[in-house]
Amino acid sequence: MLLKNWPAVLSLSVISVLPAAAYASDPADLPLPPRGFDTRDNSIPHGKVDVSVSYPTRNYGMRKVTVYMPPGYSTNQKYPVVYLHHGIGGNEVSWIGQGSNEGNADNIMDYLYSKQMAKPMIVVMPSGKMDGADDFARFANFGDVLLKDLIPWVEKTYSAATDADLRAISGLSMGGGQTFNFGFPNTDVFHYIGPYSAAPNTQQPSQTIKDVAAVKNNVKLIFISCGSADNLINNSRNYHDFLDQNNIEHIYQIEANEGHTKTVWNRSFYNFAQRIFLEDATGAGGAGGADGAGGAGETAGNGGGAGVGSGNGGGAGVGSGNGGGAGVGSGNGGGAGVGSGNGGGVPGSGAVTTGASATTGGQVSSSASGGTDEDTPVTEDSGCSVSVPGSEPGTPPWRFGIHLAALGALLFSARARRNRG
Ligand code: FER
Repeated sequence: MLLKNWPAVLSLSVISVLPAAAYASDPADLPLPPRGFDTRDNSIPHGKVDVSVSYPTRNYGMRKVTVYMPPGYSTNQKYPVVYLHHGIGGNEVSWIGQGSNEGNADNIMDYLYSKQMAKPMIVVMPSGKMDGADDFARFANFGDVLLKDLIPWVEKTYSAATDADLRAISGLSMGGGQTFNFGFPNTDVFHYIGPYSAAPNTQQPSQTIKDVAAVKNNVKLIFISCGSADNLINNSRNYHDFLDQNNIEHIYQIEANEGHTKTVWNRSFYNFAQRIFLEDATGAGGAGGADGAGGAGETAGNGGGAGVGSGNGGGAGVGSGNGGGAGVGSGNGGGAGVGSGNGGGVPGSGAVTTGASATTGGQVSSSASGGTDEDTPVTEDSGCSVSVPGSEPGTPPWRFGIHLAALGALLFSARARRNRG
């Protein structure tokens, strides 16, 4: 019996929404975004944008930043934050506005929310060029400002989360170089790293990745993109190769026949934004066990997570998190579901007849200190229990997002296992 209450139609929609999460050696080949994804649509809600506001720096006086808040932004909740960087001729408005020559992050976020395809997040678009002898120095000098001035200011000024699981760094060209250069040495600060069309300011991977294990352990998503016809592509390919050589999972998205263009940057932000922050409170599913093999899905997050496993030979799902977790397992040969969390964990059920094996390197948290009824499981008659911790009553769309993420992860895991085998 295969999770019979999870309609097959849902998994089909997953394939179309979150395909080909990415592996070593293969460009991800994500499909083109739908028409209109980056243009202003007056029929959908728009986020609020604070355009070119000033914040203080220790060494460069007041500097400018643009901040996009999602529709429905409320100080009653803390939002994850993506720091999004511009290119060589850009500034804090290069990623917004219909006339922008670099990207349309505001329109793209509006679009994603209208389709319930992204987690509510704040998008911070700083002017990322400080003072310095040349452009390399000016862009490099922003690193210290980002870490010591801008992030603290954002977290004080906006309703922003302060956990690295809820911080992403991204950017195009010189900003793509900044993303590599500031992201990889600071995996305790940024858990999602998305450089697009990275420029020659990109440092060598051997310089930025001194600790491969830290990258593997900390970073939840690395998304590298570039146009196939961009003559700067070596900066991206170089990292792709290094990550492959070190078995660090990542998405390597090549936009066919595209050069160093806004088309690439908009598509890239669209692809990146819908894949970040899926592993926290209201996000992410674990991966499932494969037919016959048994397997484990795991996820962890501050708000909890959901794990789904199924397989004829047995499967395991594991979810854990501070807010609670849920696990679902089912399989003809036996399945196991495990949930744990500080705020309440929900064990999945299902007899384990073949044993559950954790093959993905995830760990099962056993620190269920609350463990009671913060999360009410929806009991299915198959004996599986499912709950979605962290979902507030007012945010039902996230249930869908979780299912998408969980099932996406299932595909991801199955494919990874196949590739490794
Ligand atoms: C270069 C090619 C491209 C370079 C910078 C860029 C400083 C950056 C392009 C961009 O940010 O769009 O040789 O050297």
